[in-house]
Amino acid sequence: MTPKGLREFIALLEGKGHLKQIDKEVDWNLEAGAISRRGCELKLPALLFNKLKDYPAGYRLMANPLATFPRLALAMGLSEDTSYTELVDQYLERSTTMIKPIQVKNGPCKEEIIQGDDVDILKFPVPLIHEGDGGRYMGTWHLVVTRDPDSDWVNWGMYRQMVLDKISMGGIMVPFQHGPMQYYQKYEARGNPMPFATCIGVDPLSTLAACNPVEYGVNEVEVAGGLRGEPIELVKCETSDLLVPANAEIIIEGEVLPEERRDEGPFGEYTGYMAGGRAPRPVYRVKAITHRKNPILTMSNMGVPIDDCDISNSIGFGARLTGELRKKGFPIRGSVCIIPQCSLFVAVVSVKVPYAGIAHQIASTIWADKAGVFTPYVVICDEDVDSSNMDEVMHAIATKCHPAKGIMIFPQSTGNPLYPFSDAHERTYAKAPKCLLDCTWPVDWPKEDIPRKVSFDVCYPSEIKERVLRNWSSYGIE
Ligand SMILES: Cc1cc2nc3c(=O)[nH]c(=O)nc-3n(C[C@H](O)[C@H](O)[C@H](O)COP(=O)(O)O)c2cc1C
Ligand SMILES: [Mn+2]
Repeated sequence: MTPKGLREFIALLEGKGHLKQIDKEVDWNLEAGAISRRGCELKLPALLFNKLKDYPAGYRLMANPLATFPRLALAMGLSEDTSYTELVDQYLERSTTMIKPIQVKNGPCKEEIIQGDDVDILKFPVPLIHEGDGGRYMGTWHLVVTRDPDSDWVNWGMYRQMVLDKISMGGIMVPFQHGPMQYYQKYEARGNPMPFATCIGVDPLSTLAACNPVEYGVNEVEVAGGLRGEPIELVKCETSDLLVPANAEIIIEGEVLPEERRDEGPFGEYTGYMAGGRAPRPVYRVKAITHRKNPILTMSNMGVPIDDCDISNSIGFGARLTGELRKKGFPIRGSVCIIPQCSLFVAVVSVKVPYAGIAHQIASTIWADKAGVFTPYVVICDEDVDSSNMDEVMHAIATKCHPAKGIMIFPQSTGNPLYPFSDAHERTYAKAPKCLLDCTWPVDWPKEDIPRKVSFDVCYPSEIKERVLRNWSSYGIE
């Protein structure tokens, strides 16, 4: 069983000691941001702010929903101590067993319907999250629904949305992302407005499906159904034919007009920096808002690790890339690990090396994938290294990656405009280099040239190891 909506998830987290309610009045202007940022950095429970300054009681704000692995495990209906590798395996299995949604006539998200002159996004306690943010961000833990005009492909993606005024939001639309692709290549190219629906406060696995990549043309709502193990219930928007999760707390409906741009950003980002600047970007024009009574707005507080993005994408990217490598038959051990402390920049793979050059093949497969666009570093280790064990990975990088031969740089590739290490030109054109760290022993070395590892596992005869393990408690050490 997985939570059907945000309120069920909140109850589940609270019951397990993974959520704290804050009744003291908190300011939406940086105070909620500062508390939730500290909450990420100290790995504290998720937070539910019950009273925000300038807003009536009942207009609540939830922060840091999935900012720890135990919370993600609970969202998936698993025990809170589920290991990284098991989470990735579960995600992979369920996300590839897709379940189609069902349409329902009505739902809690329609309890209040606002249209016309009454529309005001700032009806909700939208936080100013970091000092220096270009504005108050409505969309930091949400999903944006858009449809391909030529097929029945409906995309869900999590793309940040900043309040411009009471009926407009701006957002960074990176051209290789699916929603933006539909906008630039189809709607705007043909001079048409693109209908959208921003859904806030949905069940945690729907959000997870939206912020993780699947192939072009795949409906994330079916992935969400797979993750949940039951169909997602959808209800029709008031002003378009788009369908949205019936259980959502808040739905914002509208259109992105062709050729319209207004300044958006900067924003404190998942990279741990405020990068990407302020620039003219597409505008989400709001036509209607529907919401539950006593709506709960949700936010993530991206910045230095570990926050919701590091956790959610490390599992989702890890699962996707593991699936891609297994499909191609690479003999990998366990799963691909997206190191959560590295803001998604580093993918680690452990492999039994059968022939020369496999590190390059694996890295190419990763970089060809949508998730791989976010991982400029790929680290390949021999199979004695557990890719999710940072003690082992760090040691392998430091000792087995030849500084001249083991580091391979691919200078021209697709990047992310938010990369802190990119110069202004690279950021503008979303290009960046990629780097492969090959930490495997060369296959053309004679066996006797390979240094023997000094570890309990490797450098004691099995007879001694067995004796020591058998007698362990009798030594009185622990
Ligand atoms: C908290 C959070 C915020 C994100 N914000 C953005 C964003 O503003 N722009 C963007 O392109 N991707 C953003 N992403 C990543 C995308 O949601 C992710 O790449 C997803 O796969 C996009 O959907 P798509 O593959 O259908 O394009 C964010 C992810 C998270 C977890
Ligand atoms: Mn997509």
